[in-house]
Amino acid sequence: MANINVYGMPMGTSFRVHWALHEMGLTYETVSVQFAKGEHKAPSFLAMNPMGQVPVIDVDGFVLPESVAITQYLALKFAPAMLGATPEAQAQALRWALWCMINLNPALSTLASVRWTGKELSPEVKEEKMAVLARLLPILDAQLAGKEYLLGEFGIADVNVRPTLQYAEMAGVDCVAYPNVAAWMARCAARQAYVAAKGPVA
Ligand SMILES: N[C@@H](CCC(=O)N[C@@H](CS)C(=O)NCC(=O)O)C(=O)O
Repeated sequence: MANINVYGMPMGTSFRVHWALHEMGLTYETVSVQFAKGEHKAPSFLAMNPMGQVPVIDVDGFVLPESVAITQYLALKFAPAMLGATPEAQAQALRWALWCMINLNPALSTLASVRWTGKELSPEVKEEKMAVLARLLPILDAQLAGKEYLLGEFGIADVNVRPTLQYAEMAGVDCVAYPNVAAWMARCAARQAYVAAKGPVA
């Protein structure tokens, strides 16, 4: 059995990794990295991730940062079926992960950022990010039409994209106007592995 350590609690970007591990039925240890104490900028942590960010994973001494690279690696190593059955399905899964991280994640994480920075956004920035969402959420909604999950069957694309929508929940961005997105968010959140990854609610 692999010895797996995840640096970063099951929230924000790190949640992607925790959820993936639970979906794969893998046991692991969580290592808390305290930002308030600057632990993410300590030389020992920067040696693992020069960006000074969580998540980072250590699997039997193989150290890897970047949440999507981590979920991809975990699937390749432990759960290849989650990547998709064909090269085309695998490429689509990668496409949605990239679409999410490049387009959706920056807009939603900025809108939610007051929760961890304590700094309110200016009305201009809020308006700009909401305009981005008004363009992106219909794209996600259309992709989910008639499907339970992003590519039909549950897979790595869902694990990579759904955690970003947690920022919508945090920022109070209502997805009710996007019924396929709202239903998919609820469907993913009801999965046993998703609930287990979140851990007990304080
Ligand atoms: N692209 C990175 C982003 C990681 C990231 O933004 N992590 C945040 C926590 S959610 C962090 O460590 N922030 C501390 C910092 O940037 O100083 C990934 O997907 O893993």
